[in-house]
This record gives sequence, C-alpha cells and structure tokens, in this order.
Amino acid sequence: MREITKVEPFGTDIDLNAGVMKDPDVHILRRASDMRGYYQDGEALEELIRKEEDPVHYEVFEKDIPEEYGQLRFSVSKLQPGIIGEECFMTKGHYHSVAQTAEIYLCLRGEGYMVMKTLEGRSKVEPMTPERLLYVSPYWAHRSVNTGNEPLISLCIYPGEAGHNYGGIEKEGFLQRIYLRDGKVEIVKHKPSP
Ligand code: PAN
Ligand code: ZN
Repeated sequence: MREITKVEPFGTDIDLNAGVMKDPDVHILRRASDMRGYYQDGEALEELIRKEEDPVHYEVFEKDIPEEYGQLRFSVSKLQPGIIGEECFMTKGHYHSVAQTAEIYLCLRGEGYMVMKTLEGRSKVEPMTPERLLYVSPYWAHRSVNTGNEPLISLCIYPGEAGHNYGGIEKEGFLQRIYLRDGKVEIVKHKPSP
C-alpha cells in the first residue's frame, strides 16, 4: 500500500446560487487578459479588456488537498456569461497532467456546453444544465462554455494526482467553437491552423 498524506475529515460550505466556496484555500481568478490567444476574434477581446477594464472571466475555488494518488480534489467553477465577437465565454481548457484520470462535473446553475477532445482527434460536446452530471473520461481534454445569460456554475471532482496540462490546448484549441448568433447557439467545427 502506498503511504499518503493524512488529512483530517472536514466539511466546507458552498453557496450554490452565487457559485462560491465560502472558505476556499485557493481562489483562482482569470481575467479577460488571461484569455489572449484563445478566442477567434482577438480584436474583440482587446476591446473588452480596454472598455471594461479587464473584467473577471471566470473563477475557481478549491480546498488545499494534497495533489496525490488516493486523495480527491474538488472545485467550484464559476464562468461569467458573455461573448467575444460572437464566441461564447469559455474556460481555457486542459488535459490532466496524469492523462489517465477522469473528472466529474455537476452543473449547478446556468447553461452551456462541455467541449472535449482526445489526442487521437476524437471530439464530443455535451450540454451542461443544472442537475446534469458529466463524466469526463480519462484522456479527454475539457473546456466549459457559457451560452446563457447568467454564470455557469459547476462542482468538479477529480483524483488528487490529476494535475492540469494547458500547453497543448493553448496551441491547438479544441475541435469545436461555440457562437451565439442572432440569439441562437451555433456549434461550429473548427479547423486548427496548420
Ligand atoms: C476544473 C477547471 C475549471 C477552470 O476545476 O480547472 O473549470 O478551467 P481551466 O482549468 O481549464 O482554466 C477542472 O477541470 N479541474 O480539473
Ligand atoms: Zn479537469
């Protein structure tokens, strides 16, 4: 049996409606300027950064649980609504550093999609609506996209050792982009640049 760090059992409170953990150890704040290079319309992103003084794009709240096999880490993810040009606000997206680790997403509020892909070029888009649980399988990179007009809030649970690998996604993106055009959601196949 592997030795792992001993952690006292604990409880923590989550405000499901506001999408915040009341006593987080880690609070990650991603602003619009952290999303440079991710959206199709870079000019529209710069305009948002200028006009709205670099608004908060999304937040992640976490408890400080050792990043090791045997533990479970969990987070509350809160993605603001909006569009960049016509493209819906989204998270950066990542593979797990230990690629063979899965994740559970329980959508608590808002509406959107989880966009996923594998290194072998498979892709999948799954709706995210309140009370819907998604199983993000091992090896699948994942990004959430907010298509509604309120924050998209999820509870995420994943193995302690999973880690986050953003590198590949930052360069290659995903295989679909999601737009809001004339009030309608459009999921468009995206050809990565050669
Ligand atoms: C989530 C994500 C969170 C933010 O907790 O980390 O939604 O998305 P990015 O990490 O892609 O910026 C998760 O999937 N953890 O593994
Ligand atoms: Zn993840």
